[in-house]
Amino acid sequence: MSKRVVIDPITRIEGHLRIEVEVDENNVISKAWSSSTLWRGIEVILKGRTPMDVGLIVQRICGVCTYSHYRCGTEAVENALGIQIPLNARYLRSLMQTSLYMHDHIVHFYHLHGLDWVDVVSALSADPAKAAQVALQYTDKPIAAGEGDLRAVQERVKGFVETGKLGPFANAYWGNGTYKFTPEQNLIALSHYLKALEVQRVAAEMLAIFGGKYPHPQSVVVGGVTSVRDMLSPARLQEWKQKHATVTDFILRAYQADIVMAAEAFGTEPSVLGGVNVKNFMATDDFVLANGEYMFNQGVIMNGDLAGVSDINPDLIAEDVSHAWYSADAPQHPYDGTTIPNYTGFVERDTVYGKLPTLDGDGKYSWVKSPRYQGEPVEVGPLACLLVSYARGNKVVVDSVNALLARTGLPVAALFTTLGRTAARMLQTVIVAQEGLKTFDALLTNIQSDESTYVKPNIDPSKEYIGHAMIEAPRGMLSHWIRIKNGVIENYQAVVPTTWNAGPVDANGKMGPYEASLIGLKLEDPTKPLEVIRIIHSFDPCMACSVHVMDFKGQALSEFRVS
Ligand code: NFE
Ligand code: MG
Repeated sequence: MSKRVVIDPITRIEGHLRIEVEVDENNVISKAWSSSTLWRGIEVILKGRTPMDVGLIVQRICGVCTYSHYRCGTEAVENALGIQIPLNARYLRSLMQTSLYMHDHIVHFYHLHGLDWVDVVSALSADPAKAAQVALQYTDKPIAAGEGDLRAVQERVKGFVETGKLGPFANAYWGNGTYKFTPEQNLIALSHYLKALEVQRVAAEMLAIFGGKYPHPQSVVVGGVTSVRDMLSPARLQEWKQKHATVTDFILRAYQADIVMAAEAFGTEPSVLGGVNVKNFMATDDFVLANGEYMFNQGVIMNGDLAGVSDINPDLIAEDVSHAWYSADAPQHPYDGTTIPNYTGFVERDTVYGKLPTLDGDGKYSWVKSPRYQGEPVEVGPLACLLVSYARGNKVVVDSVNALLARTGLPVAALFTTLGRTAARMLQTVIVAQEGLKTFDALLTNIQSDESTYVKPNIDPSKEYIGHAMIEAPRGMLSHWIRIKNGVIENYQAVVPTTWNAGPVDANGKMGPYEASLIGLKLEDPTKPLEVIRIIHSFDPCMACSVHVMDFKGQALSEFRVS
């Protein structure tokens, strides 16, 4: 007799995500459905507007990776108009992206994903003196340094708990058997969670230096970057570098150390060892380095074959909506893509909590479309990025991945796991931070002899234009596709990282990465499905991005919480 488990909303992400799974009598997941229950219509809003406004409008797709859409949309317009922006503008855009990654990945690991790994209640029983010693096993210079600091963290969190106001630590599955850190390890990671709240602010300030403000920057325009008099002053450049050093220090001494600690402690936990069942990966080249090369490489890996990486062919991308709440007859290439809502509702059935409205797995059940590459589902994100660069022989990436494997004693196969996905994000953060300084130095050198940051764009209303841009957003490969006619936007589509990963099953019955990642997973307690949350959070879901004006109609019925 199978049972249905519903998790809605999955919290500590951006937007609304609902996961339903069916478990057999042994609590092993046999079926899974991923759904976003909010609708956004930004692709539709863009039609008929001037291409010059694309960046400012598309960055409202999300409040997390704002800059990604801003830049990608602007570059899609530049691609359509055939504009080559000045080198300084490329460096500045890359440095904004460096800042975004340093911010976004820290916030993800500590504040969005961390409590899937860290049992806060256990940390309260830790011995702070012992924890100070344990921290030294994972780095020579721990951020979680000294008994006094760790005791202070423990007292602070105990204060929360004793007043009954758990705040950010409420509604979790404390004591779940799939938490593996010792109390001391939990205390170390908890102290980093609190420290990360301060550090992420510094990273946000880095982006604001070149972007004008945060989270929605405003210095990127079609043709380059503006407002440069302030951002390129020696004092501002120095300020960026100092903030960069502060955040990098945390990344190396806390984030990196905590992943090594997790690799050791969670070495036998099934939800950490599984979680990668779509073994197709795609990433694009991005982050401009001094020599005109990219920090990361583009490519497609199918069936986990690292020896067979191939170039991305943009013609092979299409979005299927057979099981998404849209109308379309067949999978569509994004240049000709449509976004026509067709909401069909929920189906009443028995669940572990009694009769409830549930996803109609046989019909339509999500606002997320299903992007496919040559008809196949593909995972995008930091793991895909590193695997592609690794397969390409990118020396920095190969050395970085191999060093982590050597340090933890894990085989290459360990990359194809939830731990691998989470560790890849950390490694990517380290590489972006360290290599990003090359871009910074290149900018300093270039502005000695070249001050240009902008070329004036020109649109001929009598001509038609078509163009796209692909970039690597923090959650993976992002592409924007535009057609311009009569001087205005005729069609616009964004194919977004979380859309690739979270989309529903396609017309051929092929599951996307989220759904596939859960199949075969055994739950310790179906009423406390921490393992499902841990795996899904490892993708860093952003439903705002994936569905791209919220419509609350029909939502009230579907919202309830597993507690
Ligand atoms: Ni809303 Fe986004 C990123 C983009 S998500 S966070 O990274 O593009 O899929
Ligand atoms: Mg889209």
